[in-house]
Amino acid sequence: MATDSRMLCTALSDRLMSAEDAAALIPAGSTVGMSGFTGAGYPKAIPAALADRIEKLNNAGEEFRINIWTGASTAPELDGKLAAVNGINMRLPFQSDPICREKINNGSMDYIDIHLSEVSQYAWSGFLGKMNIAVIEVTGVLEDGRLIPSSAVGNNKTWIEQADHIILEVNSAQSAGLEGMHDIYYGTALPPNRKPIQISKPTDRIGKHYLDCPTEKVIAVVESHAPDRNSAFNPPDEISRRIAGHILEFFEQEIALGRMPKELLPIQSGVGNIPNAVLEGLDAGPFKQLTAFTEVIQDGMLAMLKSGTLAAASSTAFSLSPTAMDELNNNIDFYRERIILRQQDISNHPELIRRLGVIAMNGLIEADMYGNVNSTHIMGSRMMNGIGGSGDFARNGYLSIFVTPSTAKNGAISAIVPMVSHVDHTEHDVKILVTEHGLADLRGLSPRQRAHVIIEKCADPAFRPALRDYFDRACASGRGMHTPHLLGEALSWHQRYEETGHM
Ligand code: 0RQ
Repeated sequence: MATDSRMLCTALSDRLMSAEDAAALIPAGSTVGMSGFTGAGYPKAIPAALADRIEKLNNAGEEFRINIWTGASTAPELDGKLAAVNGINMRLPFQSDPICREKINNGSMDYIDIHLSEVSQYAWSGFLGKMNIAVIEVTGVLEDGRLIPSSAVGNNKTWIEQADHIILEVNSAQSAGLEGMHDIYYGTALPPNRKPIQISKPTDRIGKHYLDCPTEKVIAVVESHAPDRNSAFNPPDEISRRIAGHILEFFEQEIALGRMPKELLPIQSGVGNIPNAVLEGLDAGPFKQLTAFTEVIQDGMLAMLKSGTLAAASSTAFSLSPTAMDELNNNIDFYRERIILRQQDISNHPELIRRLGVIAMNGLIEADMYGNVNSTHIMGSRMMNGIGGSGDFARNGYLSIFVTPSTAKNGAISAIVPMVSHVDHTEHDVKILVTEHGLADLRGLSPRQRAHVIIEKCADPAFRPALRDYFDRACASGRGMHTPHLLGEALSWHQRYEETGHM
């Protein structure tokens, strides 16, 4: 052990080894639970070493594949590298990697996207089969073997508990100041033994700063020094600024109507350029002392904490640009007082989201005129990323807001269609729909009323005549007036795009 080592547990010093030696301990066909959530806290050296090992085996004509479970998406060093060497057999519960996406969509990789709050319950209940090895990035290992979590907690507690063996990657590039930011809750149980989770505001702490780790299960400890993925956000464009403007105006109306306090309710925001722009808009607005109960802290939230717009944030992970990562690391004491990182079965817990009255804001691929939302599939069949935590928050939030530009592919595709080609969030879960053209408040509206509001407020003007025409003909068809549809025609919009390049 080097003198500046973050691995302080002498009982584990005999298991310190290189990433290559640790990767050699992972058998073909095994199920591996890796840390990582939205490009943060994933192991870096071990997956890369494993990918190199697989490539050599492939070159010698040997196949080597494993099943990989994580918290959420990781990074090119993990998903990308392992997918590129055909090393992933089954992936869950979320990814956003272009190479993984290609393999999933060409049928060579199986993928299950699961509500992120439910993954640990699936694992505890044995629905997913046995986990053989956990590979977990940590910020440090204490003398007694407890672990200082890194920039994402995700499912690490569950993986450590469920796996037969544990491999630790101790990453000294993670700020030592993360110590004390986490809240790991050890009170979860399976039904019928569950107890209420005692969180009644986002700042409540109910657990420990450290992950417990049975040292006898640890088969390798690898020291690494590499930053998280840290991709930069695009600066807000005119479309995202207009979307943010509609949401801010709506919040002010809701406060004026007495439906929300002036500090709003705890906010959740998905990752991506538009949600980040909405946060920037919030930060520039009149709001102060807001809170967040979310799964990802991105640049916009960090800026809101700094300015005081946001008093505190509860999350399971960071997803920061390099500049925002420097800001966090340089002011880690300030942020540690205001940020709590929890495991994802708590950060995304439906009971807590409902009780706290979270305002959920997420992106979509397409919405239909009745308010059903597709967040995952391109043209009904091709996976984009996965449902992630959007369903946890949308179903249970006090307000479920979905945001999107009104068109995709330079205006060739309308994001508002007669019938979505795949449903992730049903009309019952979607309360507010926002595009650059306007905000459709769907609360208290029947399906036909919703169709009117969505077409007139959210659809791009170029597509409104065709949507109105479809709706009128569906109403006139005599097939039923509750949710009027022309079933044969409803999905032809998608087919038309595939055949002609335009809807
Ligand atoms: O593809 O880059 O190849 O052009 O879809 O679209 O407009 O860049 O939107 O980055 O905000 O992502 C729903 C995917 C939106 C995201 C989704 C094409 C479009 C582009 C992306 P190109 P944009 P965003 C927190 C919560 C589910 C998980 C979630 C998502 C690409 O928000 O993954 O919310 N959500 N998690 O061109 C064909 C359409 C299209 C279309 C867009 N109608 N038809 N292609 N695209 N609309 C995080 C976690 O849970 C971890």
